[in-house]
Amino acid sequence: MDKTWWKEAVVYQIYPRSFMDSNGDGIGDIQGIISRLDYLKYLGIDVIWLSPVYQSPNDDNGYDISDYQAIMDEFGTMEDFDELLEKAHGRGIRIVMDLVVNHTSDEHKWFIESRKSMNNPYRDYYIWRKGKDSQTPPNNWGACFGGSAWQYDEETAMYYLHLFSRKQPDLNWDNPNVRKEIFDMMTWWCDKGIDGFRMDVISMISKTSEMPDGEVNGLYGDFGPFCVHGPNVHKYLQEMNEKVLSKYDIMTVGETAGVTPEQAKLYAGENAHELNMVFQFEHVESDGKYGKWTDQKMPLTTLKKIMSHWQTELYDKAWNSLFWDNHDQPRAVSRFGDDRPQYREISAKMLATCLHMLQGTPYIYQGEELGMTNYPFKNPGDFRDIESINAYQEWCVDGPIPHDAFWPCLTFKSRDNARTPVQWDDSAQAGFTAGTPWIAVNPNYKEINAKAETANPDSVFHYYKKLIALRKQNPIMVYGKYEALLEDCEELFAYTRTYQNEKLLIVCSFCDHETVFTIPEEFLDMPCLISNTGQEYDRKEITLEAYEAFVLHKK
Ligand code: TEU
Ligand code: CA
Repeated sequence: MDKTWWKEAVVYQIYPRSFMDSNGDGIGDIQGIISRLDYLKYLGIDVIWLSPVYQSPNDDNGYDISDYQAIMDEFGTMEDFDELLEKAHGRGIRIVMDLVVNHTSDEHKWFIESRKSMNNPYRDYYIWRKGKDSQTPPNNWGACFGGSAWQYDEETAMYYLHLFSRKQPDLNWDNPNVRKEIFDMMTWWCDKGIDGFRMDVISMISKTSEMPDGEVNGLYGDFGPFCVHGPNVHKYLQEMNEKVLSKYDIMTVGETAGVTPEQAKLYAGENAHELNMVFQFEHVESDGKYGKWTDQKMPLTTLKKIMSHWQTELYDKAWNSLFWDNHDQPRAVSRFGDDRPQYREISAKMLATCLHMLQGTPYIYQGEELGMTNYPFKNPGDFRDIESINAYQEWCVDGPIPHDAFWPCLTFKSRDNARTPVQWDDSAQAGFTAGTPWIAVNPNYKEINAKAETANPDSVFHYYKKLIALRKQNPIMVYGKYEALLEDCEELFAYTRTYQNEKLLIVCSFCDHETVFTIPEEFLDMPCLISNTGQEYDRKEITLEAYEAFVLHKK
C-alpha cells in the first residue's frame, strides 16, 4: 500500500456560515476563517475541507451554486479566498474545496437559459421530462427535502428533476458539454493551487434513461435505484480523473450515501483511477421512526459491526474516511456519546480515541474538537435548515404525525445541530459575531468554548491535539491492520492495530457505568499511548469508569 500525504492527514471541516464572522453581519465569512488559522495550526490539523463558498442564493446554504467561479457575497471576495489559500499554505495547511456538481442553483446562468425554450443550447444541461399533465409529474419520485422530485415549469410546460430542493435542478451528466464545463471549472480551481475536492452526492450524477415510478416509502417513490450508483457514474469519474484529477497532487473524497464496501472499491480502489476515498454513511443513516428522523441511538454492536466491516473490507484495497459528524449530522457527543454534564467531556474524548485509532483519514467537524453538543431547539422557528423546516411541515403540519411524537426525532437529528456558531469564548454570541448570528448560539457556550479549552490542558481540545500529534509520531495509527475484539459486547468497542512488529490495543467504553476488561497477555505491562482518565493499566483485570478509553502500545 503506497504512502501519501492524504492518508497521513487529519482533515478539519469548516462550514463557513457558522465558523467565524469578521464584519458583524452575523454570518461567518472568509476573513473570519483567516483570523482563526493560528487556532487550527495549534490544533495540528493538516487539511481544511471548506464547505461551499461560491456564489449562491443560499436555499441550501451554499449547496445551490449560481456561479462556480465567484465567491458568495456574504462570505467575501475572490481576493479574500486567495488570501485564505496563501495564508493556509503558509501554515502548512491544505485547502480542499466542496465540489457540488450533481446540481446547480436554479439561478445559475445555465438553468436560466435551459428553461427558456426547448431548443435553447443549454436545454439539455438539465433533466426535463413531460408530465402526464401540468398537475402530474413524470413519476412518483420524492425529493430529499420533501415534495415531488419534479418541478413543473410553465415556460415550456415540462418538469425538471431536482433530487434536493426545487431550487437545485439536477445537471444532465450524459451531456458531454456539461462534463466539459465542469472539468474546465475544476481545472481553473486546481490551477489556483487548491489541494483537492470533497464531491457532493457524486454517486448521483448518472441517472438511468428510463425513469419509472419508485417503490413508495411514505408519501413518494424512491429514486435510489435510478439515480444512485447509476450506469455511467464510474465512466464519468474516470473521465474526470483522466482530464483533471490525475494532473495534480490533490486529494479527493466522494460523498457516496448508500455506498457498500464493494462499491467503494470501484470509486476509491487503490488502482481505480477515480477518487482517493469515499464517505460511507452506514453508521449515520440508520432508519428511524419517520424516515431518517429518530431519537434512538444505534446499538453499539450494530455500530461496531458496521465500522469493523469497513475496516476489514477496504484494508489494502481502498482507503477509509473516518467521521462521526459533519454539517448534515447531529453533534457526535450527543449522538454517539453522552452530553449530560458529568459525561460530556470524557465521552467526547472516548469518541475521539475510538475514531482516530481506526484505519483511515479522520475528519474533525468544526466544534467537535471542543465537544460541542446538539442545540436545545424549542420550536420550529428555531430552525434555518430547509430539510428540517420542510420535514416538520410534511410530517406534522400537512402529515398525520403529532408534534409530541415527531419533535424529539426532528430535534435529535436536525442538521442545524451542527450549524450553530462555533463557540470561541464566553463573551456575547460566544465570540462568533459582534452582531446577531444567523442562527442562535448554543446557550452552553459559557462552559464550552475554545478560549477556555485551549487554556485547559485536560480539555477535549487538548485531547484532540494530542491524538493528532500521536498520528504524526506513529505510522501504526495510519497503516496498521485492524482486528475487532469482543464483537458481541454491548458496552466496549475494543480492537487492535498491527503494523510491522508493533501492535496497539484500543479499548473504549460506550456506556455510563463501570465495566471490566481483561488485558490480553501480550499487552500486559505495555506502555499506555493515551487515556482519557490517566489511570495505570499495570494489571490484568482493569475496571473502566463510564466512557473510559485507553490505548496500549506493544513495540
Ligand atoms: O448531502 C447529501 C445527502 O445525502 C444529505 O442530504 C443527507 O442525506 C442528509 O442531509 C442527512 O440525512 C449533500 C450535502 O452534504 C448536503 O448539505 C446538501 O444539502 C445536499 O448534498 C445537497 O447538495
Ligand atoms: Ca460576516
